[in-house]
Amino acid sequence: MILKPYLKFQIAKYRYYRQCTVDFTLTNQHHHLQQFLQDGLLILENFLKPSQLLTVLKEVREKTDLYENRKEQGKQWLGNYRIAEIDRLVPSSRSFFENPQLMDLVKAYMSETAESYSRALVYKTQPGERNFVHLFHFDDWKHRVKAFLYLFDVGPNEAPMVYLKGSHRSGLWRQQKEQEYFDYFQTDADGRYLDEAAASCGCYLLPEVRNLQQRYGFQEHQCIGKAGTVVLFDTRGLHRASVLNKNSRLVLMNAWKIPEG
Ligand SMILES: O=C(O)CCC(=O)C(=O)O
Ligand SMILES: [Fe+2]
Repeated sequence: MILKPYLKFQIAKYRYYRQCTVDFTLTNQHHHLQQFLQDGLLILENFLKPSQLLTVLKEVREKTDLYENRKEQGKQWLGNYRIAEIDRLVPSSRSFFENPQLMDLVKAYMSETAESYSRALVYKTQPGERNFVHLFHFDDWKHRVKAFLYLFDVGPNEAPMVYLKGSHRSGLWRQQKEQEYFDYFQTDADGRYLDEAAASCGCYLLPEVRNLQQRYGFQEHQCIGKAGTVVLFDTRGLHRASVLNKNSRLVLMNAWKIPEG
């Protein structure tokens, strides 16, 4: 009885991961790739020049309803206000979304076929709000990479993500939670969960996290950074949101996956 779902998952995983390869020839940023492979996290400061950043912010102000507090364009999602396909609405954001160095680095890390599948503006404005992403979690058993570009400074009070360096690598310790994810994380066409269990798939409670840190030495990194910083992370690594204490957090988010045939 128990063997069947286990085998089904192992086969799916084997098939899926056959497409993933690290290829140093696809990037000239070998040092960054090495660091990203080691930690699952890479922080790139001053990714955009101040003038590029100002252009993006100005266009965000002009083309979105963020500053008028109407918020009709976006969707509320887990404590965030989110506008999908922001690169269409705010073309200057392509200086981030279509940056060739970043694309090459992600392809070298995942696969030459990696493609960007979500380009959003994510705005956190609710101080004190918490939900499932405030627990340490991985996003998926599949290989996904996300990048946040900070449009405002993110200090300890502005909800910096916390990442456990090194926790992105495969290991027996994560097998059970990956299996649960495979079994229960299902959504309908509109992204609604089909099973109540889906929301907390991939989540770890703090005692479990402490234990993993002790056993494997995963170091916590609080992703603070100035406006213009990029935080690139492998979403298989354990990470959590932190509470917004004051101000707001405005980021552009790019996410990559490997197309499945
Ligand atoms: O907003 C954050 O700080 C992290 C949210 C998260 O878990 C994610 O984007 O995968
Ligand atoms: Fe996440």
